[in-house]
Amino acid sequence: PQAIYLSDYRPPAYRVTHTELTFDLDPAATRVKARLHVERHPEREAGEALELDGEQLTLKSIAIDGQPLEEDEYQLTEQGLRVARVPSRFLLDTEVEIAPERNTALEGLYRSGGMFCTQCEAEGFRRITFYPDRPDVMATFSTTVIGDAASLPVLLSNGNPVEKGELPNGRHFVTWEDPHPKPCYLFALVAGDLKKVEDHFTTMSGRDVTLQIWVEEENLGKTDHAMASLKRAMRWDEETYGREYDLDLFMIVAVNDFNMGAMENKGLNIFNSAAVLTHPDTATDAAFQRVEGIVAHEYFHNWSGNRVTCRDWFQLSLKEGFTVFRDQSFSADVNSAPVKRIEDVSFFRTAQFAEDAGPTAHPVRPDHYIEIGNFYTLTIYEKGAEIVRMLRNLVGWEAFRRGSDLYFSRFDGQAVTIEDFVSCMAEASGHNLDQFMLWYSQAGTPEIDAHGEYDYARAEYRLILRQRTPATPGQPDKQALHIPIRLGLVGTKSGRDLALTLDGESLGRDAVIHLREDEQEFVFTDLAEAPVPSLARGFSAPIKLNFPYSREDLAFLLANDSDGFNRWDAGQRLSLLALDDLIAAHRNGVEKVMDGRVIEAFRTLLTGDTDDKAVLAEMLTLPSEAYIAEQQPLVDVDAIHAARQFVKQSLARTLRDEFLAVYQANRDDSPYAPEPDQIAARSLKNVALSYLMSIEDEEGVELAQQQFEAEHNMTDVRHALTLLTHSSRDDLADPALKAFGRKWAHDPLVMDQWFSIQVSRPQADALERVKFLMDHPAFSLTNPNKVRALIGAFAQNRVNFHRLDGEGYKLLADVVIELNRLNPEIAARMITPLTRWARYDETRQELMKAELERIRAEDLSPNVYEVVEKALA
Ligand code: HT7
Ligand code: ZN
Repeated sequence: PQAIYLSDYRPPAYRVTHTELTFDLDPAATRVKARLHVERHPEREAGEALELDGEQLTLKSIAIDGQPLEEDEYQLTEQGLRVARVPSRFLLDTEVEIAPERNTALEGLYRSGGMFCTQCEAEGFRRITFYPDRPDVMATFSTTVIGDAASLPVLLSNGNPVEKGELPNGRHFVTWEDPHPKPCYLFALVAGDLKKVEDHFTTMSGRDVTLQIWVEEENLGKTDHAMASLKRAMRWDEETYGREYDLDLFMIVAVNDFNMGAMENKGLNIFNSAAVLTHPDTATDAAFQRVEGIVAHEYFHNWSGNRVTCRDWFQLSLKEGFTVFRDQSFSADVNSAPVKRIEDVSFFRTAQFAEDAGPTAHPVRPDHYIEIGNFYTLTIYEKGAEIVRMLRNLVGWEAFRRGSDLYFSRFDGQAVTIEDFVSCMAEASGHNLDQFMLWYSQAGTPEIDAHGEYDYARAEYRLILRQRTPATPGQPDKQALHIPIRLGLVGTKSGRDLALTLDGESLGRDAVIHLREDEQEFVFTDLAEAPVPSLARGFSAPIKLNFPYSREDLAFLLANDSDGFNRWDAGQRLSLLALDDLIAAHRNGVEKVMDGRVIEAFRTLLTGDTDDKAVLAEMLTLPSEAYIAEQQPLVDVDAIHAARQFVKQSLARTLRDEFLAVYQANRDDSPYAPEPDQIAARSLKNVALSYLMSIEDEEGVELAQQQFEAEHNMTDVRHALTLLTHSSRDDLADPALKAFGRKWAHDPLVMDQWFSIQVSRPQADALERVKFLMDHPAFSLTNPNKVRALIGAFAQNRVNFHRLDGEGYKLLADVVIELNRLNPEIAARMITPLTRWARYDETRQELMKAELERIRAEDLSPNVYEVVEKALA
C-alpha cells in the first residue's frame, strides 16, 4: 500500500454541486443509482480526466449527460473509475450493485441484524457509489430509499423527508433532501423495523426542531437519558458558542454493529447502541455519563465538523480536537468539573502518553498516512483537544469565543485547515500563535524538568524550567514549544497561595507563565515565606512535568493546594513514590514496607470533612497499573501488580474502620438518578468497598454480596460483581457470575459487561475464560462491541495478557488475523497492545515480536499492514 502525503494536496479537478441517489435495498444485491451534478474546479485546468473513488462496486451502467459511455471511454480499477474526456460541466449517471450482507467491515452500506445502515467516515462512501470521496467536495443531497415495506418500514436519510409512497411488490420509498452542502462522509442511510421516541426543542430564534431517537422496539425504555442529554447539549451550544441547530429534524439511530461510538451524519446521527441506550438497571453511572458526552459530541459536530469541515483528512483534528474540547467543557459544566478534569487527564496521561511514546506516535496533524482509519487516535482527538484548551487559556475565553464566531462565519459551508482555525484565534485575540502551531506538527510528549530555590535573604523564588521532546518515528529533532504553565506558589507557613510578582509585574496568586525556550528562568520576588510550587495546575499543557518534590512537599500540597486538580495530583505522586519503592523491593525479593506518610494522608482524607465526595473518591483511588507502568523505565507487570495490591491491602488493613464508615455513610436507597450528588456518593461508597474487598474482610464480603443481591442499580451491581469476581474466592465469583449471566442473557449490552468483568480478573484462569467465552452464544467476532468487551478487556488485564508463556499474545494475534479478514479497522485497533513491546523485558519482547511477525506473514489489509510495519520498524 502507498502512503499519502499532506504536501501533495491539490484541490479536486472536478467538484459535485448536487448529488441524487436512489437505493433499491436488498441484502445480497442493492442497486445504487447516482446522478452527480459535476463541474470543473476553477483552480484546475480544462481537459483533465475525471477520477472517482469506488471499491467493491459492480458497475451496471454509466452515462454522461444522458449518453451511455462505451467501454473504451472509461476505465475501472480496484480503486475506482476514470473517464479521460469529460465536459467542464455535466451530469454523470451511474448504477452499481453492492452486497450489504457480505460487508463485515462495517464501512459503507451494511447490515446490522435486520437493518441496513451506513458508515461513511472516513472513506466508506466509495463502497456505496463512484464518487470523489474526499471532504473538500461538498454537495447538496437528494436521496430516495426503496425497501420492503414489511421488513423495512422505516427508511431514513439526511435532511428532511419530502416524499413517500407505495410501490409494486410490497415495496415503498421515501425521498429525503438535505439542503446543506456536505462532504459524502456525512451521508447516512438507515432502513429497518425501528420505533421512535420523539421530543421537541425550541431554538434560540424560536424555531421548533423535532428530535427523534430510533431504536429496536425492546429498547424503547432506554432512550430518556440520551434525549435529555441532547436537549441539554443543544441549549449549551446556543448559550456557550451561539450555535443554533439548522434543520427542522434531528435524528439519532441506535445500531448494534458499529466500529466506533457514534457518527455525526448531517441530521441523522448513527450511534453504537452502547453509546445511546441507558437504564438504571442495565447501565452504570459511567455509561450514563459516557452517553451524555457522546450525544453532545456528535451534536456539536453539526457546527464543528459539518457546517465547517476539513479540507483533507490530515486536518482531522480540526473537527475532532475542537469537538472533544467542546464536549469535555459541556460535561464539566453539567457534572462535577474537577472530577471530569481528573478523569480526562488520568486517561490522557495513561493512554495518549503511551501512544506518543510508541511506534505509532504521530503529530496531531500527521503529514502522511497509509490508511486514514488508523488515525482516529487519542493523539488526534485528545491531544488535539488539549491544544484547543491551551489556546482557550492563552487568549482567554472572550477572545476564544470571538475567534470561534469568526471561524464559523468566515468558513461556513467550506472545507478548511487547522491554520484557518488558529488564524481566527490569532486575529480575534491579537496574539502571535506562530510558535504555538508547532504543537500540531511535532509528535511526542514534551518533558519539563523543573527545579526551584528559595532565597531567604532576597525573598525570591527562582524557578528553572527546561523542556525536551523525545524523538519520535520520523522526527529525530524537536524544537522548543510554546508551553503555558499555570502555577501557584503555596507558602509553607501559611499554606496559602502567595502573591506572584514576576519581573516587577504583579500576576495575582494563580498565573500562567510561558515557556518558549529550551531553558528559562523565572524569578518571583517579594515572597515573605518559602513556597512549594504547584505547577501545571489543571494540567495546563499536555506535558510530563518532573519536579524533585519530597514526600513532605507532596503531603503538604495534598493538604493545602488551592487547585483541586493539583491536590489530587500530589496524592497520586505521593502514592507513586511509595509504589516505586515497593516495585523495587518486589524485584529484589526484599520485604515490602508500607510508607506511613501515604497511610496518614489517606487517614486525613477519610476522616476529613470534605464536602466534594466525587473528588474525594478520586483522591482515594490509587494510580492504575497502566499508569504506574507508564512511569517505569521498563515495565515489570508482576511487580507493579504486587506493589499496588500491597499498598491497597496495607491501607485497607490499617484504615479498615474508616473505609467501613465511609461505606456506611454513603449508602442510599432512594431511587436511582444519574445526578452528580448521587454519582459522587456511589463512587465514594464503592471505592471504600473495593479496599475492604482487597483484604477479603468478612464484613466487606458480606456487604459486596448484599450490594450485588440488592439489585438497586447497575453501578452498584456491577461494582459488587467485579469485586466478587476479582477476589481470590471462586465460591464468591462463580455463583454471582452465573446469576448475572442468566438474568441478563437477553441483553447484549449487559452481556458485554459480563464478558469484560470475568476476563479482567487477576486470577490465572482469565485466558482460559476468554477461550471458553469465545464460544458463548452471546459472543461474535463480527460485532465490534463483543470483540472489545472480551478480547479488548483481556488485553488490558496486565498480569494475564502478559503471561510469560506468551499465550496471551498468541490469543490476541489469532484474533487479529481473523479480524484482518472480517473488519480491518477493528483488527488494526486490536493490535495496539502488541505494538508496545519495547516497554517490556527481553523475553516478553521476543514473544510479542514473534506474534507481530506471524501477523505480518498474512495477506494484510492496509490498516493492519500499516500498524504492523510501524511496530516492527
Ligand atoms: N467522526 C466519527 C469518526 C469515525 C467513525 C465513527 C463510527 C464508525 C467509524 C468511524 N470512523 C471514524 C465519530 C466522531 O468522532 O464523532
Ligand atoms: Zn468526533
